[in-house]
Amino acid sequence: MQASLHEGTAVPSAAKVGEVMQAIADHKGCGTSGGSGKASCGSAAGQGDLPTEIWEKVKNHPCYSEEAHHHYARMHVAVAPACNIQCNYCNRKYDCANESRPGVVSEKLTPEQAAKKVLAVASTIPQMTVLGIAGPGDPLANPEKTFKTFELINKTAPDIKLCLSTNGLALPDHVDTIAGFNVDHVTITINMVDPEIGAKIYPWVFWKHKRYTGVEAAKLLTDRQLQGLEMLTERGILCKVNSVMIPGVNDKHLVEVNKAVKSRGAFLHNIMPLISAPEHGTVFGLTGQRGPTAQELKALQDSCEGEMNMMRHCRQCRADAVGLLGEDRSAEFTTDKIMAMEVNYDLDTRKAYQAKVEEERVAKVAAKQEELSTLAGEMSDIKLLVAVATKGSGLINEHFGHAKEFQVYELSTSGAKFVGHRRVDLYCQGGFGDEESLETVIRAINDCHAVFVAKIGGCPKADLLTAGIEPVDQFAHEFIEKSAIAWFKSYLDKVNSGEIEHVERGDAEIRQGALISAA
Ligand code: CLF
Ligand code: SF4
Repeated sequence: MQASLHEGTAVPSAAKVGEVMQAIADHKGCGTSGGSGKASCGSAAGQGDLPTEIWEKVKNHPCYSEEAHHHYARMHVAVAPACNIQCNYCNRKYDCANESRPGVVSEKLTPEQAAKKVLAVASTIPQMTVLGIAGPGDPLANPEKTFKTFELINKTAPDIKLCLSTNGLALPDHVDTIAGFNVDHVTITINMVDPEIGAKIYPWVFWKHKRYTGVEAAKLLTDRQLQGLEMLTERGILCKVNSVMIPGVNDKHLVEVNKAVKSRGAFLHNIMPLISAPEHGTVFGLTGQRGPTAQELKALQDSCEGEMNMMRHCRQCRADAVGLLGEDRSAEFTTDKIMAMEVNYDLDTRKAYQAKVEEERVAKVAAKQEELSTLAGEMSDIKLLVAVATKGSGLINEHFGHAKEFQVYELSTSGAKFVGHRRVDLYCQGGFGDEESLETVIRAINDCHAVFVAKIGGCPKADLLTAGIEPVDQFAHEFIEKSAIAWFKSYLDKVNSGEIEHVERGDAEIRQGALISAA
């Protein structure tokens, strides 16, 4: 197994590694020319200022490229049930909260079942480009199952990128194996670099047959996480750091974490809101520890943005998620269904589909650039948020009542920048509007000036207007960024002419666990 493991190894030469690391260090903004901002990595469809080697790694990865997440899907296989640490935001009865939303139990798979599932999904969803192992425990606390799965997939579906998410405790022991399997993307969840703070997040860690607690446990964890991060980046593997924002515990400290991981070569930082509710049975849920509000989260992400690329499109997916980020098709691929499926994995069909997607991406960016030119010379400090109902492909193509989440863009004279998403309850239940759901939708997008939809009924329209949110349906089925810029231009014209007065909006609620799977 070791021989085959290192065949075609991804470990580049030391000189090449140095080159790539320098390029990452120099790189700011992932090619986000044209005013789209540098907050969301790879938000332009083109390569921009990214070195080709890195661009090839991120361009089709829905988590490492904000722009790609509108077009490409990922899947997780839940082959790793055990964990070697305890986080106060996790209850082992549920999925790993590092990379999944607690509250839905995954179907655990053997590596062989997982490999079959990957082929089944790849032949059904040609835009699925990435296979991640993210739990439900820690993949590196289950190294045999994790690496066996990678080995099988490398053999049967070599065009699929492999991805891994870990708490980092066991990482230094496995870096060479990870590199040997051509894994280009590793996520480490790092919530602190100060063990005193760590002791408030982790009651224990289990390492080398011994249980550690308190500050000692947190010190061990942070040392191993940072060591693992350095080892990966030295080998040219792209690393994303996930951090859970826990107000009053590590929220201010995450700025330090951001600096520490950037200096060790992390490519992307993903600060996620704590998911915490008493019914999850977690320590934080039971002690009433709250998560951040939308504005608190955005302010922290904004303050770290000057330091490095920030991910803002994370959906805190479950450990068996399938589909575009924000949608969940895992119910179509349960073990009994995939075992009965006839799998037809056709590389040419997948390539042809992906070529079509690339054409769409290029057209979308060209449309945005053209619209952006209309803002040239505009002098205004106004920055505002708008919400968008979309099913994907970067289009305004979802009915208001059918939206399970809204994507949020920040508009300014620099253009339209993706800054997050908000989960909501479905407003339209079998043709009837649900007033209670409408209230939760309004609370979730209360910081937005407008909501862009493909279609909307009269009642919700009136209620949104009363709440001060303009429903916009004149750009149905058009590109999001181009439309948002056009709307913003007309908004500025109205403000400049005195027709309307610009007012700041209030805060919004981050809804937790609202995207309940049908599974
Ligand atoms: Fe999965 Fe994670 Fe790989 Fe993506 S998810 S292992 S990097 S393929 Fe993505 Fe999901 Fe957020 Fe994770 S949206 S929870 S960041
Ligand atoms: Fe839970 Fe993941 Fe933390 Fe382990 S690392 S305790 S599975 S959240």
